[in-house]
Amino acid sequence: MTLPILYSFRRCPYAMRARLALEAGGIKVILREIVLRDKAPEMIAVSAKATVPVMVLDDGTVLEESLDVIRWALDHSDAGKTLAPGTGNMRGALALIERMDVDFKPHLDAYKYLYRSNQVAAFAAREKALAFLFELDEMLAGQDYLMGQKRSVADIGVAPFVRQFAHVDRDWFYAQGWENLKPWLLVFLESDPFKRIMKKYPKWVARDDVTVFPPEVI
Ligand SMILES: N[C@@H](CCC(=O)N[C@@H](CS)C(=O)NCC(=O)O)C(=O)O
Repeated sequence: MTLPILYSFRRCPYAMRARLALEAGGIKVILREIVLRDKAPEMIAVSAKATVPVMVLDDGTVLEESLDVIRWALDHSDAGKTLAPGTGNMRGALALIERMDVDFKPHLDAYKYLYRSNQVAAFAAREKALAFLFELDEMLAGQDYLMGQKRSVADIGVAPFVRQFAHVDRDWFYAQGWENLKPWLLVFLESDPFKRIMKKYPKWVARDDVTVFPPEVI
C-alpha cells in the first residue's frame, strides 16, 4: 500500500488540525508543503478549489476538507480512540468544530486581516468573536480539555484557530479574563503533538525526495 499524500501548509489552522488528527492516529503520509501564493500544480490538478489541506488516498480518493481528513483518520486508525471525548460524544465534538468554522472563523479572519489597516473594524470583528471564546472558557471550567480530562478531537479541531486569534495581539489576549482558556491554549502550544506537527519543511517541488510525516523526532 502506498502512503496517502497530504498537501499541507505549516501555518494554516485547517491543515494543522488535519495533521494533528493524523499524528494522533499514528498515520503516516507523504507530506508536500505548499506555499499559498505559488501552489503546486499537482495539488490543483487533484483539487481545483485549491485550499489546504488536501489528502489523496492510495485508491485515488481526494479529501478536500480538513474535517474529511479528520473523519478519515478517526475511522481508519487509533485516532478514534485517542481523540474520543472524555465526556459527550464524537458527534458533539465534530459539531463544535463545525460551529466554530461558521460562528468564529469569519470574525477571526476580519480581526487578523484588518488589524494593521483598519483597527476600528478589526476591533469590531474581535468583539464578535468573543462569544465563542467565552463559551470555550466555560466549557473548560473544572476540566483540562474541552470535553473532559483528556485531549479530544474538539481540542485539536479548535485550538489552532484560538492560537491564530491569540497571536494577532498576544498582550491583549493574555490580559483578558478567560482564566480557563489561556492555560488550555498554553498547554496545547507546549504539547509534543503540536510541536511534532509544526516541524518546518521547505516548499515541495516534484523532484524532491519523499517527506514522511509525522516526523520521528520533534
Ligand atoms: N474548509 C476548508 C478551508 C481550508 C482553507 O481555507 N485553507 C486556506 C489556508 S489556511 C487556504 O488554502 N486558502 C487558499 C488560499 O489562500 O489560496 C478546510 O476545512 O479544509
